[in-house]
Amino acid sequence: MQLPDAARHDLIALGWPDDARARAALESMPDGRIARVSAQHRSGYIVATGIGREFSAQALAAWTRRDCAPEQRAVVGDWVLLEPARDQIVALLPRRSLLQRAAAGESYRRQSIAANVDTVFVVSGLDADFNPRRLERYLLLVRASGAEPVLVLTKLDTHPDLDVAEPLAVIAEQGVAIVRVNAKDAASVAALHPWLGVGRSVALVGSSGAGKSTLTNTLLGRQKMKTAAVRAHDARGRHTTTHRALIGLPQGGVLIDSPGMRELKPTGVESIEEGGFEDIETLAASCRFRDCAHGSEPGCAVRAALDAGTLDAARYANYRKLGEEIADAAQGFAAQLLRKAEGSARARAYQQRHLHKYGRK
Ligand SMILES: Nc1nc2c(ncn2[C@@H]2O[C@H](COP(=O)(O)OP(=O)(O)OP(=O)(O)O)[C@@H](O)[C@H]2O)c(=O)[nH]1
Ligand SMILES: [Mg+2]
Ligand SMILES: [Zn+2]
Repeated sequence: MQLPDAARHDLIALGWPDDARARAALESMPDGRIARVSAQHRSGYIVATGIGREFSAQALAAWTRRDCAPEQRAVVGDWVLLEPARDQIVALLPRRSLLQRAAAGESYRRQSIAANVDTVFVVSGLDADFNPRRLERYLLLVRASGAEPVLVLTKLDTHPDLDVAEPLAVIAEQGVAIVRVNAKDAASVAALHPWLGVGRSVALVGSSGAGKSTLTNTLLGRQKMKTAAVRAHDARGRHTTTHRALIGLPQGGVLIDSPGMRELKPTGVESIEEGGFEDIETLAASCRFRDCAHGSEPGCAVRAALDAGTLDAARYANYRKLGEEIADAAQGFAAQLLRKAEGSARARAYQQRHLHKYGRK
């Protein structure tokens, strides 16, 4: 399919990349309309074909089946193909990135957060919200998504003196850009414009009360998203944003605001080796034994760094913990797939026996 010029311009305002890859994806599609998922509701999707042109669309029938894997369903940020004359989704365009986490509980289900974002702003207040261990978790999940993480630290105006130099130096060393802002001030958040140009999509993640919606409103230039003050004693938010929303910005790009996240568990697709702990990986590579477990082996560079205080013990413990969580999630997920496959094999065998015994009715 070819896009008419007008439709192309409308899609570009929604973050359509319009490069060779995007055009190749289009060419493989039958005729229809391209839209971007801007919100998801229990009963279906809200999609947009241009800024301000949003409407409900029916989900693909396969997505409503219980055994449909969550990552196969559309999520906010996805590009979808609609029937030419009906608001019915018929296909999902190939994704460039998918940010996901494990759903709460022990089910090993994956939950999609946003698709096709170039950058994820990991938003944290410079108040009691600031937590290096939680940031490591976020950075791990974002790196696995295929998007670039940027750390955005808010509340610079009210908390200019929080001592975060050391954890930030470690994060900066991993190649992550760090921007400190007063999220209420347009001049201050202009430091984020380089990631928000035409054709770029950015998702906001962070705990409730971090300032995601405040940032959104300031970048947008109007109070579109509701915001609410955090609790005074522990700086926690009140889960003010309850649905994901895709918002076109005057800077040309689009922003996806999200509800604050309490829990952030790996899904098993992450890789601890590429998870933002290159400092530890580099140390481990210079241990005397290749399979060093960094226990009491002689010539252990990790131990030596811990003893010398050049590697933060809490960071190292988190690295180990996240590595275990990834392995555990991957294993749990694989076991679940196997159970499902066995379940359907049993069902088929039963059907066969039934057919054999009673014949086809
Ligand atoms: N002074 C100041 N206040 C801020 C800043 N960023 C956020 N706030 C305030 O922090 C509170 C929470 O901000 P929100 O934007 O609602 O936080 P959120 O991340 O969207 O929270 P949820 O929607 O609950 O996930 C509001 O009272 C904001 O005004 C900042 O940089 N400076
Ligand atoms: Mg919010
Ligand atoms: Zn070692």
